[in-house]
Amino acid sequence: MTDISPPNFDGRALINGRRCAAQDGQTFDDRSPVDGRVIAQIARGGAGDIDAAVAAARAAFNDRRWAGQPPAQRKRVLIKLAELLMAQRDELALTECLDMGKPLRFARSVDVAGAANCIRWYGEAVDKIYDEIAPTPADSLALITREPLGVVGVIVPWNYPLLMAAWKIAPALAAGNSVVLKPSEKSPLTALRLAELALEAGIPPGVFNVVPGYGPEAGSPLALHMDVDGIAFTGSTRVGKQIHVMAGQSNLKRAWTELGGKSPNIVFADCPNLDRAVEAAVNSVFFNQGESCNAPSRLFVEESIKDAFLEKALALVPRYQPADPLASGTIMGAVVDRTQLDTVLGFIESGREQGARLLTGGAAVEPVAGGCYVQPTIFDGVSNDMRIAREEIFGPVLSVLSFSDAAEAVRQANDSLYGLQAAVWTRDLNKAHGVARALRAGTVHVNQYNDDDITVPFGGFRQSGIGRDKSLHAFDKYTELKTTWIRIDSPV
Ligand code: TXE
Repeated sequence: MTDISPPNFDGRALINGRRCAAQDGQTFDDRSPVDGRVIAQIARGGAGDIDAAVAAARAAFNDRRWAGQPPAQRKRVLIKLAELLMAQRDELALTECLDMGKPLRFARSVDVAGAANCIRWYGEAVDKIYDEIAPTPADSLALITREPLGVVGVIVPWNYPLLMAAWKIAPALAAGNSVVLKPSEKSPLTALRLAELALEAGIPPGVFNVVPGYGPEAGSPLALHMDVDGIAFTGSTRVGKQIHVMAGQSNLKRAWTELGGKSPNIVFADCPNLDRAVEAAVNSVFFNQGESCNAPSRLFVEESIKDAFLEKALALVPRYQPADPLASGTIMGAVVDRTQLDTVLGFIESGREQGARLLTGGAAVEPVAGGCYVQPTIFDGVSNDMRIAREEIFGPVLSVLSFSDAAEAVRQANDSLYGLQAAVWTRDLNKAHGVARALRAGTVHVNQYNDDDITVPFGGFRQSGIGRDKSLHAFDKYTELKTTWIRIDSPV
Protein backbone atom coordinates (compact mmCIF):
# COMPACT_ATOMS: atom_id res chain seq x y z
CA MET A 1 0.00 0.00 0.00
CA THR A 2 1.11 3.55 -0.64
CA ASP A 3 2.90 4.60 2.50
CA ILE A 4 0.87 7.41 4.02
CA SER A 5 0.60 7.32 7.79
CA PRO A 6 -3.00 7.80 8.92
CA PRO A 7 -3.79 10.72 11.22
CA ASN A 8 -4.46 9.99 14.87
CA PHE A 9 -8.25 9.78 14.71
CA ASP A 10 -10.48 10.84 17.59
CA GLY A 11 -13.58 8.63 17.50
CA ARG A 12 -15.38 10.17 20.47
CA ALA A 13 -18.80 11.79 20.15
CA LEU A 14 -19.14 15.57 20.02
CA ILE A 15 -21.96 16.80 22.26
CA ASN A 16 -22.56 20.36 23.41
CA GLY A 17 -19.26 21.53 21.98
CA ARG A 18 -17.16 18.87 23.71
CA ARG A 19 -15.65 15.55 22.71
CA CYS A 20 -16.89 12.77 24.97
CA ALA A 21 -16.79 9.00 25.30
CA ALA A 22 -20.02 7.01 25.16
CA GLN A 23 -21.78 7.13 28.56
CA ASP A 24 -21.15 3.45 29.14
CA GLY A 25 -17.58 3.77 27.88
CA GLN A 26 -18.06 1.30 25.03
CA THR A 27 -16.19 1.61 21.74
CA PHE A 28 -15.96 -0.34 18.52
CA ASP A 29 -13.23 -0.86 15.92
CA ASP A 30 -13.24 1.24 12.78
CA ARG A 31 -11.59 -0.97 10.19
CA SER A 32 -10.30 0.44 6.90
CA PRO A 33 -11.40 -1.50 3.81
CA VAL A 34 -8.21 -0.32 2.10
CA ASP A 35 -6.12 -2.95 3.92
CA GLY A 36 -8.24 -4.27 6.78
CA ARG A 37 -6.37 -2.33 9.47
CA VAL A 38 -8.18 -0.90 12.50
CA ILE A 39 -7.71 2.86 12.17
CA ALA A 40 -9.73 4.17 15.12
CA GLN A 41 -11.77 3.34 18.17
CA ILE A 42 -15.23 4.83 17.87
CA ALA A 43 -17.55 5.72 20.74
CA ARG A 44 -20.44 3.27 20.64
CA GLY A 45 -23.28 5.72 21.22
CA GLY A 46 -26.57 4.54 22.68
CA ALA A 47 -29.88 5.93 23.87
CA GLY A 48 -28.29 7.84 26.76
CA ASP A 49 -25.84 9.60 24.46
CA ILE A 50 -28.65 10.47 22.05
CA ASP A 51 -30.66 11.87 24.99
CA ALA A 52 -27.71 14.05 26.00
CA ALA A 53 -27.18 15.29 22.45
CA VAL A 54 -30.89 16.04 21.95
CA ALA A 55 -31.01 17.89 25.28
CA ALA A 56 -28.02 20.01 24.23
CA ALA A 57 -29.60 20.69 20.84
CA ARG A 58 -32.92 21.62 22.45
CA ALA A 59 -31.28 24.00 24.92
CA ALA A 60 -29.39 25.66 22.07
CA PHE A 61 -32.57 26.02 20.05
CA ASN A 62 -34.61 27.37 22.96
CA ASP A 63 -32.17 30.11 23.89
CA ARG A 64 -31.88 31.04 20.20
CA ARG A 65 -28.08 31.13 20.34
CA TRP A 66 -28.02 30.21 16.64
CA ALA A 67 -31.48 30.84 15.17
CA GLY A 68 -31.52 34.25 16.90
CA GLN A 69 -28.37 35.49 15.21
CA PRO A 70 -28.85 37.91 12.32
CA PRO A 71 -29.03 36.09 8.98
CA ALA A 72 -25.92 37.87 7.72
CA GLN A 73 -23.99 36.52 10.72
CA ARG A 74 -25.21 32.95 10.20
CA LYS A 75 -24.20 33.31 6.59
CA ARG A 76 -20.68 34.37 7.59
CA VAL A 77 -20.29 31.41 9.93
CA LEU A 78 -21.42 28.85 7.34
CA ILE A 79 -19.13 30.34 4.71
CA LYS A 80 -16.29 30.20 7.22
CA LEU A 81 -17.08 26.51 7.77
CA ALA A 82 -16.88 25.91 4.02
CA GLU A 83 -13.50 27.65 3.98
CA LEU A 84 -12.24 25.52 6.87
CA LEU A 85 -13.27 22.37 5.02
CA MET A 86 -11.27 23.46 2.00
CA ALA A 87 -8.31 24.37 4.22
CA GLN A 88 -8.43 20.83 5.69
CA ARG A 89 -9.13 19.26 2.32
CA ASP A 90 -6.16 16.90 2.25
CA GLU A 91 -6.71 15.62 5.78
CA LEU A 92 -10.45 15.13 5.22
CA ALA A 93 -9.92 13.39 1.89
CA LEU A 94 -7.39 11.02 3.41
CA THR A 95 -9.77 10.28 6.28
CA GLU A 96 -12.63 9.52 3.90
CA CYS A 97 -10.41 7.38 1.72
CA LEU A 98 -9.13 5.29 4.64
CA ASP A 99 -12.53 5.07 6.30
CA MET A 100 -14.57 3.84 3.33
CA GLY A 101 -12.14 2.95 0.57
CA LYS A 102 -12.83 5.46 -2.19
CA PRO A 103 -9.90 6.78 -4.26
CA LEU A 104 -8.15 9.63 -2.49
CA ARG A 105 -8.34 11.86 -5.56
CA PHE A 106 -12.14 11.60 -5.73
CA ALA A 107 -12.50 12.09 -1.98
CA ARG A 108 -10.65 15.34 -2.52
CA SER A 109 -12.34 16.53 -5.73
CA VAL A 110 -15.87 15.22 -5.18
CA ASP A 111 -16.54 14.64 -1.50
CA VAL A 112 -14.66 17.39 0.30
CA ALA A 113 -15.03 20.01 -2.44
CA GLY A 114 -18.72 19.08 -2.86
CA ALA A 115 -19.40 19.31 0.87
CA ALA A 116 -17.70 22.70 1.11
CA ASN A 117 -19.60 23.97 -1.92
CA CYS A 118 -22.90 22.78 -0.44
CA ILE A 119 -22.27 24.48 2.92
CA ARG A 120 -21.18 27.68 1.21
CA TRP A 121 -24.26 27.65 -1.04
CA TYR A 122 -26.72 27.32 1.84
CA GLY A 123 -24.71 29.89 3.80
CA GLU A 124 -25.06 32.33 0.91
CA ALA A 125 -28.79 31.65 0.80
CA VAL A 126 -29.44 32.59 4.44
CA ASP A 127 -29.77 36.33 3.87
CA LYS A 128 -31.34 36.13 0.42
CA ILE A 129 -34.58 34.33 1.11
CA TYR A 130 -37.72 36.40 1.60
CA ASP A 131 -41.02 35.33 3.08
CA GLU A 132 -44.43 35.92 1.47
CA ILE A 133 -47.53 38.04 1.83
CA ALA A 134 -50.73 36.36 0.66
CA PRO A 135 -53.16 38.12 -1.75
CA THR A 136 -55.90 38.53 0.87
CA PRO A 137 -58.61 41.26 1.04
CA ALA A 138 -57.56 44.81 1.95
CA ASP A 139 -58.73 44.64 5.57
CA SER A 140 -56.21 41.98 6.41
CA LEU A 141 -52.59 41.06 6.03
CA ALA A 142 -51.56 37.42 5.94
CA LEU A 143 -47.85 36.79 6.36
CA ILE A 144 -46.52 33.41 5.31
CA THR A 145 -43.22 32.83 7.05
CA ARG A 146 -40.85 29.93 7.46
CA GLU A 147 -39.60 28.92 10.87
CA PRO A 148 -37.00 26.31 11.76
CA LEU A 149 -38.36 22.96 12.92
CA GLY A 150 -36.27 22.97 16.10
CA VAL A 151 -34.15 19.88 16.69
CA VAL A 152 -33.34 17.89 13.57
CA GLY A 153 -31.97 14.35 13.66
CA VAL A 154 -29.80 13.31 10.72
CA ILE A 155 -28.79 9.75 9.86
CA VAL A 156 -26.40 9.24 6.95
CA PRO A 157 -24.76 6.31 5.17
CA TRP A 158 -21.19 5.41 4.34
CA ASN A 159 -20.93 5.87 0.58
CA TYR A 160 -20.38 9.67 0.63
CA PRO A 161 -20.13 10.23 4.39
CA LEU A 162 -19.08 13.88 4.46
CA LEU A 163 -21.08 14.93 1.41
CA MET A 164 -24.33 13.33 2.64
CA ALA A 165 -23.84 14.95 6.04
CA ALA A 166 -23.36 18.32 4.30
CA TRP A 167 -26.48 17.87 2.14
CA LYS A 168 -28.52 17.59 5.34
CA ILE A 169 -26.81 19.75 7.94
CA ALA A 170 -26.19 22.72 5.64
CA PRO A 171 -29.86 23.55 4.90
CA ALA A 172 -30.88 22.48 8.42
CA LEU A 173 -28.39 24.86 10.04
CA ALA A 174 -29.00 27.59 7.46
CA ALA A 175 -32.69 27.49 8.43
CA GLY A 176 -31.77 27.95 12.11
CA ASN A 177 -32.23 24.43 13.46
CA SER A 178 -30.08 22.53 15.92
CA VAL A 179 -28.81 19.17 14.69
CA VAL A 180 -27.95 15.75 16.09
CA LEU A 181 -26.12 13.73 13.45
CA LYS A 182 -25.56 9.98 13.57
CA PRO A 183 -23.04 8.95 10.91
CA SER A 184 -22.75 5.40 9.61
CA GLU A 185 -20.86 3.05 11.92
CA LYS A 186 -18.80 2.13 8.84
CA SER A 187 -17.44 5.64 8.22
CA PRO A 188 -17.96 8.03 11.15
CA LEU A 189 -14.71 9.99 11.07
CA THR A 190 -15.31 12.90 8.70
CA ALA A 191 -18.65 13.76 10.34
CA LEU A 192 -16.86 14.12 13.67
CA ARG A 193 -14.25 16.40 12.11
CA LEU A 194 -17.00 18.40 10.43
CA ALA A 195 -18.58 19.13 13.80
CA GLU A 196 -15.21 20.21 15.22
CA LEU A 197 -14.68 22.56 12.30
CA ALA A 198 -18.21 23.91 12.75
CA LEU A 199 -17.30 24.94 16.31
CA GLU A 200 -14.13 26.57 15.02
CA ALA A 201 -16.17 28.44 12.41
CA GLY A 202 -18.41 29.89 15.13
CA ILE A 203 -21.42 27.59 15.31
CA PRO A 204 -22.27 27.75 19.01
CA PRO A 205 -21.86 24.65 21.20
CA GLY A 206 -24.95 22.46 21.28
CA VAL A 207 -26.14 23.51 17.83
CA PHE A 208 -24.40 20.71 15.93
CA ASN A 209 -23.82 17.43 17.76
CA VAL A 210 -22.53 14.12 16.43
CA VAL A 211 -23.16 10.75 18.09
CA PRO A 212 -21.50 7.80 16.34
CA GLY A 213 -22.84 4.29 16.82
CA TYR A 214 -24.81 1.46 15.26
CA GLY A 215 -28.21 1.93 13.65
CA PRO A 216 -30.41 0.05 16.12
CA GLU A 217 -28.46 1.38 19.14
CA ALA A 218 -28.04 5.07 18.26
CA GLY A 219 -30.09 5.62 15.10
CA SER A 220 -33.37 4.20 16.40
CA PRO A 221 -33.37 6.24 19.64
CA LEU A 222 -32.87 9.34 17.51
CA ALA A 223 -35.73 8.46 15.13
CA LEU A 224 -37.96 7.54 18.09
CA HIS A 225 -37.04 10.54 20.25
CA MET A 226 -39.99 12.53 21.54
CA ASP A 227 -38.04 15.80 21.51
CA VAL A 228 -36.71 15.59 17.94
CA ASP A 229 -38.84 17.57 15.50
CA GLY A 230 -37.62 16.14 12.23
CA ILE A 231 -35.47 13.29 10.97
CA ALA A 232 -33.57 13.34 7.68
CA PHE A 233 -32.25 9.99 6.52
CA THR A 234 -30.20 8.62 3.64
CA GLY A 235 -29.71 4.88 3.47
CA SER A 236 -31.40 1.65 2.51
CA THR A 237 -35.08 1.44 1.62
CA ARG A 238 -35.45 -1.23 4.33
CA VAL A 239 -34.31 1.12 7.11
CA GLY A 240 -35.98 4.14 5.46
CA LYS A 241 -39.35 2.47 5.89
CA GLN A 242 -38.57 1.90 9.56
CA ILE A 243 -37.68 5.58 9.92
CA HIS A 244 -41.20 6.56 8.79
CA VAL A 245 -42.70 3.99 11.18
CA MET A 246 -40.59 5.29 14.08
CA ALA A 247 -41.58 8.88 13.27
CA GLY A 248 -45.25 7.87 13.37
CA GLN A 249 -44.81 5.72 16.48
CA SER A 250 -43.29 8.56 18.46
CA ASN A 251 -44.14 12.23 18.03
CA LEU A 252 -45.01 12.40 14.33
CA LYS A 253 -41.71 14.12 13.67
CA ARG A 254 -41.24 15.12 10.05
CA ALA A 255 -39.45 12.28 8.27
CA TRP A 256 -37.53 12.64 5.01
CA THR A 257 -35.81 9.76 3.31
CA GLU A 258 -33.40 9.43 0.39
CA LEU A 259 -33.22 5.72 -0.35
CA GLY A 260 -32.09 3.20 -2.90
CA GLY A 261 -32.23 3.12 -6.67
CA LYS A 262 -31.98 0.85 -9.68
CA SER A 263 -31.70 3.57 -12.25
CA PRO A 264 -32.36 2.76 -15.93
CA ASN A 265 -30.10 4.13 -18.64
CA ILE A 266 -31.82 3.86 -22.05
CA VAL A 267 -29.65 4.10 -25.16
CA PHE A 268 -31.41 4.30 -28.53
CA ALA A 269 -29.70 3.38 -31.79
CA ASP A 270 -29.80 7.05 -32.80
CA CYS A 271 -27.89 8.26 -29.74
CA PRO A 272 -25.88 11.32 -30.75
CA ASN A 273 -22.46 9.95 -29.83
CA LEU A 274 -22.01 6.25 -29.11
CA ASP A 275 -18.57 6.65 -27.53
CA ARG A 276 -19.88 9.24 -25.11
CA ALA A 277 -22.86 7.05 -24.22
CA VAL A 278 -20.60 4.06 -23.56
CA GLU A 279 -18.18 6.09 -21.49
CA ALA A 280 -21.00 7.55 -19.37
CA ALA A 281 -22.70 4.19 -18.92
CA VAL A 282 -19.52 2.52 -17.72
CA ASN A 283 -18.13 5.37 -15.67
CA SER A 284 -21.35 6.22 -13.86
CA VAL A 285 -21.97 2.66 -12.77
CA PHE A 286 -18.41 2.00 -11.60
CA PHE A 287 -17.78 5.38 -10.02
CA ASN A 288 -17.39 5.15 -6.22
CA GLN A 289 -17.11 1.34 -6.64
CA GLY A 290 -20.77 1.33 -7.68
CA GLU A 291 -21.74 2.52 -4.20
CA SER A 292 -23.98 5.33 -5.41
CA CYS A 293 -27.74 5.36 -5.03
CA ASN A 294 -28.09 6.98 -8.45
CA ALA A 295 -25.77 4.57 -10.30
CA PRO A 296 -27.35 3.65 -13.66
CA SER A 297 -27.16 -0.05 -12.86
CA ARG A 298 -29.73 -1.18 -15.46
CA LEU A 299 -28.51 -0.44 -18.97
CA PHE A 300 -31.12 -0.78 -21.73
CA VAL A 301 -29.53 -0.80 -25.19
CA GLU A 302 -31.54 -0.91 -28.40
CA GLU A 303 -31.01 -4.34 -29.94
CA SER A 304 -29.51 -3.11 -33.22
CA ILE A 305 -26.52 -1.46 -31.50
CA LYS A 306 -26.04 -3.75 -28.53
CA ASP A 307 -23.06 -5.72 -29.84
CA ALA A 308 -21.19 -2.58 -30.87
CA PHE A 309 -22.03 -0.96 -27.55
CA LEU A 310 -20.79 -3.90 -25.49
CA GLU A 311 -17.57 -4.19 -27.46
CA LYS A 312 -16.75 -0.58 -26.69
CA ALA A 313 -17.82 -0.98 -23.05
CA LEU A 314 -15.59 -4.00 -22.53
CA ALA A 315 -12.66 -2.10 -23.99
CA LEU A 316 -13.02 0.47 -21.18
CA VAL A 317 -13.15 -2.03 -18.33
CA PRO A 318 -9.37 -2.41 -17.72
CA ARG A 319 -9.32 1.22 -16.60
CA TYR A 320 -11.57 0.34 -13.69
CA GLN A 321 -9.57 -2.54 -12.21
CA PRO A 322 -9.47 -1.91 -8.46
CA ALA A 323 -6.21 -0.54 -7.13
CA ASP A 324 -4.78 1.07 -4.01
CA PRO A 325 -7.14 3.99 -3.21
CA LEU A 326 -4.22 6.07 -1.99
CA ALA A 327 -2.36 5.85 -5.31
CA SER A 328 -2.81 8.89 -7.51
CA GLY A 329 -3.99 7.10 -10.68
CA THR A 330 -6.63 4.92 -9.04
CA ILE A 331 -10.19 5.14 -10.38
CA MET A 332 -11.76 2.21 -8.51
CA GLY A 333 -10.99 1.69 -4.83
CA ALA A 334 -12.24 -0.67 -2.12
CA VAL A 335 -15.87 -1.43 -1.28
CA VAL A 336 -16.77 -0.32 2.20
CA ASP A 337 -16.29 -3.55 4.15
CA ARG A 338 -16.28 -7.33 4.03
CA THR A 339 -20.03 -7.53 4.56
CA GLN A 340 -20.64 -5.34 1.52
CA LEU A 341 -18.08 -7.33 -0.47
CA ASP A 342 -19.95 -10.54 0.36
CA THR A 343 -23.28 -8.90 -0.55
CA VAL A 344 -21.93 -7.86 -3.95
CA LEU A 345 -20.44 -11.32 -4.60
CA GLY A 346 -23.77 -12.85 -3.59
CA PHE A 347 -25.57 -10.76 -6.21
CA ILE A 348 -23.02 -11.77 -8.83
CA GLU A 349 -23.65 -15.42 -7.94
CA SER A 350 -27.41 -14.89 -8.23
CA GLY A 351 -26.91 -13.37 -11.70
CA ARG A 352 -25.02 -16.47 -12.80
CA GLU A 353 -27.61 -18.80 -11.27
CA GLN A 354 -30.51 -16.98 -12.89
CA GLY A 355 -28.95 -17.32 -16.32
CA ALA A 356 -27.35 -13.93 -17.03
CA ARG A 357 -24.13 -14.04 -19.07
CA LEU A 358 -21.04 -12.79 -17.22
CA LEU A 359 -19.01 -10.76 -19.74
CA THR A 360 -16.29 -9.56 -17.40
CA GLY A 361 -15.30 -9.49 -13.72
CA GLY A 362 -17.27 -11.34 -11.11
CA ALA A 363 -14.62 -11.93 -8.45
CA ALA A 364 -12.95 -10.39 -5.43
CA VAL A 365 -9.33 -9.30 -5.84
CA GLU A 366 -6.67 -8.00 -3.46
CA PRO A 367 -4.56 -5.24 -5.02
CA VAL A 368 -3.79 -4.35 -1.39
CA ALA A 369 -3.46 -7.30 0.99
CA GLY A 370 -6.29 -7.53 3.49
CA GLY A 371 -8.52 -5.05 1.63
CA CYS A 372 -12.04 -5.43 0.17
CA TYR A 373 -12.00 -5.15 -3.60
CA VAL A 374 -14.22 -6.48 -6.35
CA GLN A 375 -13.67 -6.48 -10.09
CA PRO A 376 -15.82 -4.31 -12.35
CA THR A 377 -18.51 -6.70 -13.53
CA ILE A 378 -20.83 -6.68 -16.54
CA PHE A 379 -23.70 -9.09 -17.14
CA ASP A 380 -25.41 -9.38 -20.52
CA GLY A 381 -28.64 -11.22 -21.22
CA VAL A 382 -30.26 -9.87 -18.06
CA SER A 383 -34.03 -9.90 -17.81
CA ASN A 384 -35.88 -7.39 -15.72
CA ASP A 385 -37.15 -10.01 -13.28
CA MET A 386 -33.70 -11.20 -12.20
CA ARG A 387 -32.45 -10.11 -8.80
CA ILE A 388 -29.54 -8.22 -10.41
CA ALA A 389 -32.11 -6.09 -12.27
CA ARG A 390 -34.50 -5.60 -9.38
CA GLU A 391 -32.40 -5.11 -6.25
CA GLU A 392 -29.87 -2.44 -5.45
CA ILE A 393 -26.44 -4.12 -5.47
CA PHE A 394 -24.34 -1.16 -4.38
CA GLY A 395 -21.25 -2.54 -6.02
CA PRO A 396 -19.56 -2.29 -9.46
CA VAL A 397 -22.04 -4.48 -11.33
CA LEU A 398 -23.75 -3.46 -14.57
CA SER A 399 -26.81 -5.36 -15.80
CA VAL A 400 -27.37 -5.09 -19.55
CA LEU A 401 -30.86 -5.51 -21.01
CA SER A 402 -32.19 -4.76 -24.47
CA PHE A 403 -35.32 -3.43 -26.16
CA SER A 404 -36.72 -2.98 -29.62
CA ASP A 405 -38.87 0.17 -29.30
CA ALA A 406 -39.41 3.14 -27.01
CA ALA A 407 -42.58 1.78 -25.43
CA GLU A 408 -40.85 -1.43 -24.41
CA ALA A 409 -37.87 0.47 -23.05
CA VAL A 410 -40.08 2.73 -20.91
CA ARG A 411 -42.22 -0.16 -19.69
CA GLN A 412 -39.15 -2.08 -18.48
CA ALA A 413 -37.45 1.01 -17.09
CA ASN A 414 -40.50 1.87 -15.02
CA ASP A 415 -40.96 -1.71 -13.88
CA SER A 416 -39.02 -1.16 -10.65
CA LEU A 417 -39.68 -0.42 -6.99
CA TYR A 418 -37.43 2.58 -7.32
CA GLY A 419 -37.52 5.90 -9.15
CA LEU A 420 -34.40 7.87 -8.32
CA GLN A 421 -32.79 8.70 -11.67
CA ALA A 422 -32.94 7.67 -15.32
CA ALA A 423 -31.32 8.56 -18.62
CA VAL A 424 -32.25 8.55 -22.27
CA TRP A 425 -29.87 8.85 -25.22
CA THR A 426 -31.27 9.83 -28.62
CA ARG A 427 -30.88 12.62 -31.17
CA ASP A 428 -34.64 12.66 -31.76
CA LEU A 429 -36.03 15.57 -29.73
CA ASN A 430 -39.56 14.18 -29.65
CA LYS A 431 -38.37 10.82 -28.45
CA ALA A 432 -36.15 12.40 -25.81
CA HIS A 433 -38.98 14.52 -24.42
CA GLY A 434 -41.58 11.78 -24.68
CA VAL A 435 -39.44 9.20 -22.92
CA ALA A 436 -38.21 11.69 -20.29
CA ARG A 437 -41.82 12.52 -19.47
CA ALA A 438 -42.85 8.90 -19.24
CA LEU A 439 -40.00 7.87 -16.93
CA ARG A 440 -40.97 7.73 -13.26
CA ALA A 441 -37.83 9.22 -11.73
CA GLY A 442 -36.78 12.25 -9.70
CA THR A 443 -34.10 13.17 -12.25
CA VAL A 444 -33.93 12.28 -15.95
CA HIS A 445 -30.72 12.86 -17.88
CA VAL A 446 -30.79 13.37 -21.64
CA ASN A 447 -27.65 12.53 -23.62
CA GLN A 448 -25.42 12.59 -20.53
CA TYR A 449 -25.41 11.09 -17.05
CA ASN A 450 -23.04 13.26 -15.05
CA ASP A 451 -24.55 16.71 -14.89
CA ASP A 452 -25.10 17.66 -11.29
CA ASP A 453 -25.30 20.86 -9.32
CA ILE A 454 -26.21 21.99 -5.84
CA THR A 455 -28.92 24.17 -7.43
CA VAL A 456 -31.10 21.21 -8.48
CA PRO A 457 -33.20 18.97 -6.22
CA PHE A 458 -32.07 15.39 -5.62
CA GLY A 459 -34.46 12.64 -4.56
CA GLY A 460 -36.74 10.00 -5.88
CA PHE A 461 -40.18 8.80 -6.82
CA ARG A 462 -41.71 5.70 -5.27
CA GLN A 463 -39.52 3.65 -2.91
CA SER A 464 -36.49 5.84 -3.58
CA GLY A 465 -37.77 7.99 -0.76
CA ILE A 466 -39.68 11.09 0.24
CA GLY A 467 -38.44 14.67 -0.09
CA ARG A 468 -35.55 16.33 -1.85
CA ASP A 469 -31.98 17.19 -0.88
CA LYS A 470 -30.09 20.12 -2.43
CA SER A 471 -31.49 23.32 -3.99
CA LEU A 472 -33.81 25.72 -2.16
CA HIS A 473 -36.42 22.94 -2.08
CA ALA A 474 -34.42 21.30 0.72
CA PHE A 475 -35.64 24.09 3.02
CA ASP A 476 -39.10 22.52 2.83
CA LYS A 477 -37.75 19.71 4.99
CA TYR A 478 -36.22 21.86 7.69
CA THR A 479 -38.85 24.56 8.12
CA GLU A 480 -42.48 24.86 9.13
CA LEU A 481 -44.75 27.29 7.31
CA LYS A 482 -46.56 29.72 9.56
CA THR A 483 -49.42 32.02 8.60
CA THR A 484 -49.92 35.16 10.65
CA TRP A 485 -53.23 36.99 10.06
CA ILE A 486 -53.32 40.68 10.90
CA ARG A 487 -56.57 42.67 10.92
CA ILE A 488 -56.24 46.14 9.39
CA ASP A 489 -58.94 48.58 10.46
CA SER A 490 -57.90 51.21 7.99
CA PRO A 491 -58.43 54.84 9.10
CA VAL A 492 -58.37 55.96 5.45
O1 TXE B 1 -27.58 0.75 4.98
P1 TXE B 1 -28.45 1.16 6.22
P2 TXE B 1 -26.33 -0.26 4.96
C1 TXE B 1 -28.36 0.59 0.46
C2 TXE B 1 -27.43 -0.22 -0.43
C3 TXE B 1 -26.65 -1.02 0.57
C4 TXE B 1 -27.71 -1.32 1.60
C5 TXE B 1 -27.22 -1.65 2.96
O2 TXE B 1 -28.17 -1.06 -1.25
O3 TXE B 1 -26.12 -2.19 0.04
O4 TXE B 1 -28.46 -0.13 1.67
O5 TXE B 1 -26.31 -0.65 3.44
C6 TXE B 1 -28.45 3.60 10.01
N1 TXE B 1 -32.58 2.84 12.96
N2 TXE B 1 -27.85 1.90 0.73
O6 TXE B 1 -26.58 -1.51 5.74
O7 TXE B 1 -28.48 0.03 7.19
C7 TXE B 1 -27.05 3.11 9.83
O8 TXE B 1 -26.37 3.05 11.06
C8 TXE B 1 -31.96 3.98 12.63
C9 TXE B 1 -28.34 2.94 -0.14
O9 TXE B 1 -25.17 0.52 5.37
O10 TXE B 1 -29.71 1.70 5.71
C10 TXE B 1 -26.50 4.14 8.86
O11 TXE B 1 -26.12 5.31 9.56
N3 TXE B 1 -30.89 4.02 11.84
C11 TXE B 1 -27.94 4.27 0.31
C12 TXE B 1 -27.71 4.43 7.96
O12 TXE B 1 -28.84 3.99 8.72
C13 TXE B 1 -30.42 2.88 11.33
C14 TXE B 1 -26.73 4.45 1.08
C15 TXE B 1 -27.70 3.68 6.63
O13 TXE B 1 -27.56 2.30 6.89
C16 TXE B 1 -31.04 1.64 11.62
C17 TXE B 1 -26.40 3.34 1.93
C18 TXE B 1 -32.17 1.65 12.48
N4 TXE B 1 -32.82 0.53 12.82
C19 TXE B 1 -26.95 2.10 1.70
N5 TXE B 1 -30.37 0.67 10.98
C20 TXE B 1 -28.28 5.43 -0.56
N6 TXE B 1 -29.54 5.78 -0.68
O14 TXE B 1 -27.39 6.08 -1.07
C21 TXE B 1 -29.36 1.25 10.30
N7 TXE B 1 -29.38 2.59 10.53
